[in-house]
Amino acid sequence: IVRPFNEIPGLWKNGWANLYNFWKLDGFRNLHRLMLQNFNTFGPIYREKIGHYESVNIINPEDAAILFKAEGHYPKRLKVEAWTSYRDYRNRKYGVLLKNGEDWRSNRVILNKEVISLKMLENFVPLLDEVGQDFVARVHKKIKRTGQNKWTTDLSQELFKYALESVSSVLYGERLGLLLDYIDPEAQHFIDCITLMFKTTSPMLYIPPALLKQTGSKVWRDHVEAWDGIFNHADRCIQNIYRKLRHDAGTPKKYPGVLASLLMLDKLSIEDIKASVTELMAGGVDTTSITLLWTLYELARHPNLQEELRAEVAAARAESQGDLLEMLKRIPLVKGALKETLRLHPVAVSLQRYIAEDIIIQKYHIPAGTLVQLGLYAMGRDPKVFFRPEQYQPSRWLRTETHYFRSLGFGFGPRQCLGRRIAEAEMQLFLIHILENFRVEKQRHVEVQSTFELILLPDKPIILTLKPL
Ligand code: HEM
Ligand code: 2DC
Repeated sequence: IVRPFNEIPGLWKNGWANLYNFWKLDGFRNLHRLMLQNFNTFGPIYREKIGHYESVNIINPEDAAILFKAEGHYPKRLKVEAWTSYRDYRNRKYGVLLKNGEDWRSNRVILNKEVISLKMLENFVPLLDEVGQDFVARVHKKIKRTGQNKWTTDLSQELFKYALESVSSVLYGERLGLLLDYIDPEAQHFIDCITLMFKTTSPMLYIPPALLKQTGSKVWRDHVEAWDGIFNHADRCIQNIYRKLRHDAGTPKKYPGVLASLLMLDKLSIEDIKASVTELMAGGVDTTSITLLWTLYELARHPNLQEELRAEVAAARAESQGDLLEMLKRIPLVKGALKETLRLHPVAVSLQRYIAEDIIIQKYHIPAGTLVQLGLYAMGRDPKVFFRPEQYQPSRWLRTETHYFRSLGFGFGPRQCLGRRIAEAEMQLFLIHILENFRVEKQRHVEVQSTFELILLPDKPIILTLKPL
């Protein structure tokens, strides 16, 4: 028998009372832990309303499979109103991140070929490898300067620069030079704006931005300022390439980058290209850098594992004889480590879809149009889903046990992360270079947890020591 929608357990009757409690529990920064708690209280499905944000939440991989089978031809995520409101306010086009329906699909199909197809990896990898090498050179220089044959620091700012340099080199086919001694204040401002943009988004998930805008609240003003900074800098980068392209017409000898390829392809309007390239540039900084920071943290906590990974990389290097694409096929444990990082420290606390058809989950009927969320953070830590979930064990991803709807850090299906291939290659190459050059160590015993600022971030600085091998 199927139970009706209204019988799903949870707190969904008084959204504003729930918002008040959520706020009292510091829910804006604890969303991931509160979701975990709710699954403990209500079981594998619960319904919730906080402010005007209403959803049904699930945790099991088998239920995730049902959800994604019902996502329809035009999969739609939670509408992040703060982001659409900004674009409406400034009269800017939505890119692929925010588009929906046929407009999304037609743009995404074209972007897929240039951004996420496996074929593009051969273009991306040499560019990303060069950035990785520069990062290593920069660390060696820093180590020399300390005079202690090691460098102890909070790497997050360095990783932001690495990530921005990486994604820019792929998008624009040229280097920004962010890993040189000189700090480009514009790039630094861009990085700071992305952090501020994410941070100011989370309260607006629950309180409509229109309301905050009317009352002239500080979150809305900060949010606008952050996006203004992001768009201004991206516009300058895009203009720069556009001008060069008109100047030296003709077919280039080497790969010119995603932006130039899209412009030459001439299948999307310039405004559409600008909107999506801006999103790619902004989406490519905090995501990969924080995932790498968490990975280094885990490697520092597990020195034996670190040596195992180093051995795998050394063997892959020897066997592939300078062919990087080959090398990337021979590092399953490194890839397992990245999956393991995203299991315990996902960038996205949940995946969501407005379902296109009625479904039945845990014997409850859920009508079409409902926002259904898979609690990705909660699933990654559920002992019913992962054996000894608290343990960081990259090798679990090598074993033949079922991985069915368990590796979802980049989302799923046609609406999954567009930057996935770039992110994966960028992170794999980074780890290769670090493992080949440095030992990563941790100071004292400090437990670092996650805090929610739209994406999940470490709640305190992660201090690591890099020593040359
Ligand atoms: C969407 C995760 C890096 C650009 C997403 C989604 C997730 C995600 C979970 C939603 C997918 C879904 O709803 O099924 C990650 C993680 C990253 C990462 C874990 C790195 C560790 C990047 C990078 C870029 C990027 C480097 C840009 C180069 C995007 C874009 C979308 C997206 C544009 C929206 C796609 C669409 O709506 O069609 N990402 N991301 N991401 N990501 Fe990423
Ligand atoms: C945040 O409850 C928690 O990849 C909300 O590169 C539900 C939600 C909706 C959309 C998710 C967001 C969460 C986390 C950050 C994501 C975003 C979709 C894309 C974005 C997952 C889970 C991200 C980081 C993009 C950002 C692109 C950039 C231009 C803003």
